[in-house]
Amino acid sequence: MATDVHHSSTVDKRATATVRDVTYDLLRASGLTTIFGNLGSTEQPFLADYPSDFRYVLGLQEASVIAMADGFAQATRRPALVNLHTGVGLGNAMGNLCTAFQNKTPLIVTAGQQTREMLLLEPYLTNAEPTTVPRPWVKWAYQPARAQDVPAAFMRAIATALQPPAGPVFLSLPLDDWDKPSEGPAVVRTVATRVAPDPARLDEFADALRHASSPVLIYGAAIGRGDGWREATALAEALNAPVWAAPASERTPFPENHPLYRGELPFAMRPLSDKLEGHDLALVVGAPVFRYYPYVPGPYLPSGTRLLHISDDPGETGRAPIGDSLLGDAVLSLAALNDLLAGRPRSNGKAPARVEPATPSTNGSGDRLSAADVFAALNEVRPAGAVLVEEAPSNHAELHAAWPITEPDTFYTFASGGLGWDLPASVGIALAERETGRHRPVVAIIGDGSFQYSVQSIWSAAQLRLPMLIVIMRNRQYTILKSFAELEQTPGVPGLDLPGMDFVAIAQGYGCDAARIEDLDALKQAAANAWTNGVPTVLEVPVSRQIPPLV
Ligand SMILES: Cc1ncc(C[n+]2csc(CCOP(=O)(O)OP(=O)(O)O)c2C)c(N)n1
Repeated sequence: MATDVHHSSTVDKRATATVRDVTYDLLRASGLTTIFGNLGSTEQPFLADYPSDFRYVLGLQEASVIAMADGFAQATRRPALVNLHTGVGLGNAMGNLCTAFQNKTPLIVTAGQQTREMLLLEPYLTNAEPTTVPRPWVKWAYQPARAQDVPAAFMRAIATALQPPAGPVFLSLPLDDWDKPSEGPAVVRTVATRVAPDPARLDEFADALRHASSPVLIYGAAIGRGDGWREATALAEALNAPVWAAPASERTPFPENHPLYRGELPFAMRPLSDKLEGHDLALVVGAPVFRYYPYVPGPYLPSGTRLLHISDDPGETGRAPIGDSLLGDAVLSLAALNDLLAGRPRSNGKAPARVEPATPSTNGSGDRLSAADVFAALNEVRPAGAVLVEEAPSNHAELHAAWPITEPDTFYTFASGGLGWDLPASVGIALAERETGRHRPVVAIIGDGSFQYSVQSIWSAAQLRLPMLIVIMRNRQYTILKSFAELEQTPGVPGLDLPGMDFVAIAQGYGCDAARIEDLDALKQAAANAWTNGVPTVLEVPVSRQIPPLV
């Protein structure tokens, strides 16, 4: 349905509304009144006389800007608006734009462009190929052909970002467009964000589930994104089937304390396939088939296991190497399967008894704490409803064993493996917690290597006075790369150690409260105190340098 915002009296009173006026009206009407940005001369005409009902969140480097917006968008379940500095700012943002694309986060990324008058001769700061630079990590990239097209281009950008699979889009905006007369008020449209599955195909899937003797469910991040724990739990219970989280899920799809939960699948072929032994049917919902990391040759699935796959992303259903697919929203599909299977007796016998995850070794080395001990201590003082964000690559398994995710929307990480996303994303998530009134405390667990990629985001968090606890796992090395080197048998790789950094000084320098913590009592005390500090608390925790096996 098209809505005309011409009813807005502010629009009516203006003799000639400019492209800028109309664009701000459109953004306002679309609920996009927070701009995450880092600006330069090419953005200043857009930002001049910044409207008082808009908020500007300054990030000091574009990687942080994009990921703060991504976290904010995910935690508010709304699109977010980003404004960067022409081609150079967009370039800095590319790593986290790649992550936002794989996270399926609707971001309207914009950047200024040199004035149209001079573009032909490529003056200083020209974005020479504005629609090439952000590819392939945007769904659409565009520089309006005329100034008057800017508002409608924004509308198309918003619609494109939101429609499934959601993702970032990019607009390049020449700096001389803003004062041009508009061609009338903005036209605000809305679009659907979910696509229902084909009912006939769904019947076939329900039939296969009905006839399976030992089905297994593999749930992915789309269920978390779509707020579908209820539907996911209902299907698992109706089938009495074990549930695995898909490998490296960026959002938690299922309560990790549920008796049917088995853990997260390993992200390599052979060990993943081994975990599914004995099942005649595997249903994957809302995840790729599969997200792998190291190459451990082996079958995709045990022989005799059939795979069914539900995703709203044709890229995912297209590239799956095995299985039969159904294109459609994960949560709508689960709800429909629940309806189709209603009344079905629990005929598959009993689900295998719950296997408690192995308790990781708690050996610290020398006088250093083990990561498992750190996480157990943090979990002990974990405030109610705490939201966990994690980018500590070699500690992922220990963290999940110590800190099960039992409430929806309380865990976030990246879908890409591109470091430098989680720290700034946690800032955006904390801002969203405040903005939505949920006010849940945000705890970020960040590796000492990972911390450095978007370190300046803690300045934004301090300026916003966000209550956050950031724990740095200080093992003085790129541990996971050492694990990788062992698996791949590549000894002698340089550049894997990280001596000589003072995280307390860095964090204090950006305006945070900070301390180095070397024992568990002090850790619990500092973590409990973090919530009354008024600014983020950064704790540097020296931990063991053990190299865990990669798979
Ligand atoms: C943007 C980016 N650069 C480099 C890498 C390669 N990389 C993967 S893991 C890793 C080390 C991470 O170290 P740290 O955060 O200290 O965690 P640890 O492995 O010690 O747990 C690196 C450099 C990456 N994934 N992304």
